Amino acid sequence: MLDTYKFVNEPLPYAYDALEPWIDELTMHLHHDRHLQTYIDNLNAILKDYPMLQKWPLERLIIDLDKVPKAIQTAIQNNAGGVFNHFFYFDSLTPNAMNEEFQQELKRNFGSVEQFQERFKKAALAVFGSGYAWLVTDVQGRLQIVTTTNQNTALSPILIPLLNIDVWEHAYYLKHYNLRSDYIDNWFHVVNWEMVALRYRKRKFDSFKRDYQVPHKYL
Ligand code: MN3
Repeated sequence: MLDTYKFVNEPLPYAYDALEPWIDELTMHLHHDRHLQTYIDNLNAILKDYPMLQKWPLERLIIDLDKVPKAIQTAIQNNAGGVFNHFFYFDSLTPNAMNEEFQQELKRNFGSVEQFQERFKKAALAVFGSGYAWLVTDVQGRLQIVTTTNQNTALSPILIPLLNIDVWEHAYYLKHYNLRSDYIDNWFHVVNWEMVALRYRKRKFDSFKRDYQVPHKYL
């Protein structure tokens, strides 16, 4: 996976219909092949005239946004964010859900898996308009739930994203119309907890250093 310009839309790590009946095939096609593709095309087009920025990994474009020329800051924020958030979202899903290991962390931080789900759902429902809910950790391993709007990310020098749910309407409108709540309930069935645990372990056991070399998949 190339994590710098020129960004490429890799195939999903599962079939388009693999998440049925929880997330429908057509939504996955449109979401991955059109919505994500548009962010990738936009980001590549913006970076075309900025050779220096072409060497920057995706995460750096987001974290060091204030070092990007002012004229393209908003466009980078929206489109690098759009690429990161979608790579992260699709990598966070799997037809083979459940992982015992991370359940312990959820229990430790939220009381129970059910209480985590309740709080996460509440946060995802509370995003007004388009955005994301995230499970994040700090470097000490404390879990938090945060939300972002539009294509802002939860990536920061002090927070490491573990999981996100896209609550833009395009993520659920075909199947659930305006019922975001039903989409969230279904989405819980296909969360890739192995990936979440991997991202968490990475934070926990590696001496954490944000050197911008870590491919987004393993953050
Ligand atoms: Mn989306």
